[in-house]
Amino acid sequence: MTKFSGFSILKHAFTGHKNWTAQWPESQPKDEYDVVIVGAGGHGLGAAYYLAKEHGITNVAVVDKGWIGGGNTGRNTTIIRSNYLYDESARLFDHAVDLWQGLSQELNYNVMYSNRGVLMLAHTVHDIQSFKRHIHANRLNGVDNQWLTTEECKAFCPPLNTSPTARYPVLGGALQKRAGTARHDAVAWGYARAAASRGVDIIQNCAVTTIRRNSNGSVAGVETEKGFIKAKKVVVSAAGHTSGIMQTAGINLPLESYPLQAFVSEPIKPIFPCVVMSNAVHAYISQSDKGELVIGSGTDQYTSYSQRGGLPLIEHTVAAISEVFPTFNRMRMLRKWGGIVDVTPDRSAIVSKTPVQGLYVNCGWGTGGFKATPGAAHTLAWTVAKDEPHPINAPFSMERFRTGRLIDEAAAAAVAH
Ligand code: FAD
Ligand code: PYC
Repeated sequence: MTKFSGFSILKHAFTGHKNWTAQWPESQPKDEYDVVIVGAGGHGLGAAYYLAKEHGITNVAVVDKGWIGGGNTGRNTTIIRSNYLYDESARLFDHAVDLWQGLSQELNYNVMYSNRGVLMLAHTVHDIQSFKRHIHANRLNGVDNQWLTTEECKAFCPPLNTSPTARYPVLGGALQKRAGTARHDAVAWGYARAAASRGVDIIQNCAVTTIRRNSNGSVAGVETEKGFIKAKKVVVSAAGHTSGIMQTAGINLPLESYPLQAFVSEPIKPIFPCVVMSNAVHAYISQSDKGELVIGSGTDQYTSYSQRGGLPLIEHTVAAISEVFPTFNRMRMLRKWGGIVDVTPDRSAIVSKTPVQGLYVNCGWGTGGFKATPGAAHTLAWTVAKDEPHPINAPFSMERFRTGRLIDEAAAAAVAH
């Protein structure tokens, strides 16, 4: 194999998360990996961890064009819930919620999972009917979700404006008590450290440009901006950038990439006890442990790879939050950012083998993949190790766009797209 300079591999002894790249001497990747994972977000790093821990596959490299957790994992608003309508989604997201409960202990890293409850507000008769349908479906699947009256919503979330004269009156809400938040980048760091301690190489600042195939069509490895890395299996888990990478292997995926923005207020004393989402008003809000109000809404209206997004959406979102929480309308907003999310036609993820032997893909999580991180990673590792779908991720194969067996999950979005 040609040797390249400029690779920087995180070796298994690392203990902190600051200046990782700077702390570790440059070293060469191995001559060949059993598995190369493209994308060091929570999903890719988590898959590497479960490959090592549950399947004994440790000759693994995770390659990222930037830094650990620098993609959507480190940019999202961390809402974790499993109140999805369809059986397939409920199983997948509830598997993730189960794993979230013990993740800090599992990784010996505090991911600050906080099941403070997620309340989805109903403002119209349609909302009431739709949320009650979700509640019934969830209960049949063993997923907790309950209906709250307007008064119960106010008791659960005191800053909420429940005046009947409000422009969007609160007519009730669906509460998932087990749902909540976590610390976004800690999840990536936790998985990275735990995977590295089992021998996984993490290669930062190294964009993958092409997936190379053998003459028999099977996967040969990845071409990167720093050289070729040979691999028996390749997993692409690059969120908003997946379709371009997969095209280099001859696979076209039904994905569109959009900016999704969020912002935080100045920090204030604890005032907001839960997470509140409103599809009708089009915004959601929680309070971080640092005291900032964390606010977001839907994707920008245009496809783009800009990790900033446009101003009109931010303005719209602030207006929406001020409608439901007038008490916040004189607060200062501190900073905003964006990430690139990839969405499928049915708004459900793709976790799948591909027609290329040895190539796997995990994408299409759109605006809602953070909550799935442990569940997606856990089942993806199974698929890669055994070269077969896991019973939970099987319905999410790319085959469904051929067969038409879609999982048309509008609840994948916290708010309307
Ligand atoms: P990422 O964390 O994006 O990791 C992919 C990695 O691939 C990145 O680090 C990137 O640098 C790397 N990469 C890309 N191209 C290449 C290449 N060519 N070579 C090498 N590496 C490459 N979900 C929720 O469940 N709840 C929420 O509240 C929520 N809020 C959100 C708010 C915002 C503002 C955003 C942007 C997203 C939100 N999401 C939310 C969605 C969630 O963040 C994502 O679905 C999830 O984090 C995806 O994780 P990942 O590991 O697949 O992707
Ligand atoms: O999926 O719950 C969600 C979500 C909230 C904000 C963005 N996505």
